[in-house]
Amino acid sequence: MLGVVYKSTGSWYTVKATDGKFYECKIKGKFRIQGIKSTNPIAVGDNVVFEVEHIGDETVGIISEIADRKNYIVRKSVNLSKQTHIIAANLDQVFLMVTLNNPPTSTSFIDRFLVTSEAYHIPAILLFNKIDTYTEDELVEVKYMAALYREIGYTCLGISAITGKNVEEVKEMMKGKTSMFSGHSGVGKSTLINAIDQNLDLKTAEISQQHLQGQHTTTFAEMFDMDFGARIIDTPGIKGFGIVDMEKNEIGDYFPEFFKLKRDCKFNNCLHLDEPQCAVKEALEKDEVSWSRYRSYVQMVTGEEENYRIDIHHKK
Ligand SMILES: Nc1nc2c(ncn2[C@@H]2O[C@H](COP(=O)(O)OP(=O)(O)OP(=O)(O)O)[C@@H](O)[C@H]2O)c(=O)[nH]1
Ligand SMILES: [Mg+2]
Ligand SMILES: [Zn+2]
Repeated sequence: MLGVVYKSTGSWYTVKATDGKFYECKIKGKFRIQGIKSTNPIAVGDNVVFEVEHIGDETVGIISEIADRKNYIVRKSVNLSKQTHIIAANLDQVFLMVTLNNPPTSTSFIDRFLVTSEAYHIPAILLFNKIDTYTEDELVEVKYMAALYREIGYTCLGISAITGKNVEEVKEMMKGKTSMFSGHSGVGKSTLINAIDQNLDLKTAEISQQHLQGQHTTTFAEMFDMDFGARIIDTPGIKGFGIVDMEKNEIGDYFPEFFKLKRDCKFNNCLHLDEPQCAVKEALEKDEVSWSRYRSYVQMVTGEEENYRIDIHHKK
């Protein structure tokens, strides 16, 4: 049988077969040892082949094959720098949910996320959530950030999953597509999905007032079919976003505004660091390139991402 993985809990996979039914599946043993560096060989969104077996009165699917992926999003795994964790596969787009505070989302985190989505050629959209909670000063800051990323070419939208502000626009962008929702714990991913589909009742939880961070309420990635013809993937909050398998000299290409300038750099292998006649640094001096973006870039190229490897799905 053929199907698509809708949920993965590590050892069990919920697969929706072409007949529309859901099957609880396991992986055929040898799958795990095929030299895949990932901690999870199969992820939500994967197309798989499976056989149904009846063990007693239980029906279990055994996954024997996985189809080639159109794309996937990975992050580095906890404490195992060589290993990666595939968050989801075969995506049309990713929504990164951002909040200014409660919890805070740094531009460096946003930039790492965007670099990853550029590297995998997955369109990214920034949703600035909880705009119902911001003071006027904070709204100015959100607008500034949105303008910065819009200028680079990313779609940005201020929303409120609680009041419903601009939620219709989000739905509009999702139509006919498979979308993943990502962001720190507590930014409101599950709340937004509940607002998009009133039939869903995903678990959400308040921010810890002590740490101003989410409580890692969603623990597994899961895909849902929407009645307006869209598929949505809720994911657990991520802490950091270590960039995976990237050469120093390709990172700049995943900053679209740097990439555009690159041909004007004196050296065609310019890293935009200390090289003379670097078009990126010249643009930076003229404020045509953002300092926060450049700072994120330098962190990534000089390997300061070491700090970001601790990338934990906290257990409660
Ligand atoms: N005021 C306000 N609160 C919101 C909004 N969106 C979400 N929240 C609240 O933020 C808290 C966290 O929301 P969740 O939906 O659980 O966050 P999450 O991103 O799914 O978090 P994890 O599953 O832990 O990754 C809840 O108390 C929500 O009610 C919003 O637009 N405005
Ligand atoms: Mg959640
Ligand atoms: Zn340069």
